[in-house]
Amino acid sequence: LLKELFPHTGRALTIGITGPPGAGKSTLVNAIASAVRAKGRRLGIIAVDPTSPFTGGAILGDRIRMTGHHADAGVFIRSMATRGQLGGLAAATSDVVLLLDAAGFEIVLIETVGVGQDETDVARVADITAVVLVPGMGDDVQALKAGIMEIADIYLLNKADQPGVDKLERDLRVLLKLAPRQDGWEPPIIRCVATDGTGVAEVLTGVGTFTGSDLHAARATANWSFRLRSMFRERVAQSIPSADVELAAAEVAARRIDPFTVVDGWLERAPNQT
Ligand SMILES: Nc1nc2c(ncn2[C@@H]2O[C@H](COP(=O)(O)OP(=O)(O)O)[C@@H](O)[C@H]2O)c(=O)[nH]1
Ligand SMILES: [Mg+2]
Repeated sequence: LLKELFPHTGRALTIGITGPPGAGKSTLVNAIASAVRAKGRRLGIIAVDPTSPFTGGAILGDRIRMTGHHADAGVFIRSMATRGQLGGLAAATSDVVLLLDAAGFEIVLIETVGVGQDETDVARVADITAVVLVPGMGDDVQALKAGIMEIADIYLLNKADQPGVDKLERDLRVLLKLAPRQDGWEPPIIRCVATDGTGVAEVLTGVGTFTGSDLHAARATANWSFRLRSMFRERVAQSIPSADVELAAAEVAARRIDPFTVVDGWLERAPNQT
C-alpha cells in the first residue's frame, strides 16, 4: 500500500516536538494546530509521548481541550505506543507520516516525550525538530544531552510567563556558543506561552526559516539514508526463519560453530529467500 502511495507523498512538512514531560508539548501542539487550521491548512498529529493527553492515559482536562480538533476533519490525530518498541518506533512513525502525507495533510506534528531513544529516532523522521524547554528546572540547560543539542533545529522556551525565562535563555545562548552545531545552523530561540498562544506565530516563522535553508533538503536525504538502511536490515533479518536462528544460536552457544560463519551463510542465502 505504501509503495503505491509513495508517488503521492513529498508535500507534507513534518515537525517533531520533543522535550521533558510537563514542558507543555501537547498544549503547544494544540496551539500550533489552531494556528495552522486558521490558515485553512490540514494537519496530522502523531503523539508518541506515552503521557500525551491524546493517548489512552489521558488527563481529562487535556482531552477536553483537544475536543475542538477531534471534531475537525482537517485534523487527524494518531497516537503511537512506545512500550515494547525496540527501534521500531521510527519505522512505524515514518509509515504513518507517509500515509498522512499522501492523504493531503500539509503539516504533520510529531509529539514525543524527551526521554530515551524516542526523541532521537523521531528526529530522523521529522523535517525539523523543535526542543521545548521550560524555566525553573534548575541546572536543566547544563544537563542538556549532547544528542539533544544535535537534533534541536529550534528551541522553544515555553512557559515564558513563568519566572526564570531570562536566565534560561541566557544559559542556553552560552551553551550554544560553547558547543555550536557541526552543520553551522544556529537554532532560533523562541519564547512562547502555549496556554494562550503567545509566540506560536513566531514558531511557524522559525520553522519557515529552517525549511527555506539548504539544511532542509540535506535533512531529507539524511533521514532517508537512515530509513533505507533500517528497512534493508529489517527485510534481511526477517528473511531468516526464527527456527533457524534458534538452532544456530544453540550451536554457537555450544561453540560448535562461530557466529561470523553463521551470519555469512545467512547473507549468502538471504537474497533468494525474499
Ligand atoms: N504557565 C504555563 N503553563 C503551561 C504552559 N504551557 C503548558 N502549560 C501547562 O503545563 C502542563 C503540562 O502541559 P502538557 O502540554 O500536558 O505538557 P507535555 O507533557 O509536555 O505534553 C499543563 O497543565 C499545561 O496547562 C505555558 O506556556 N505557561
Ligand atoms: Mg504531552
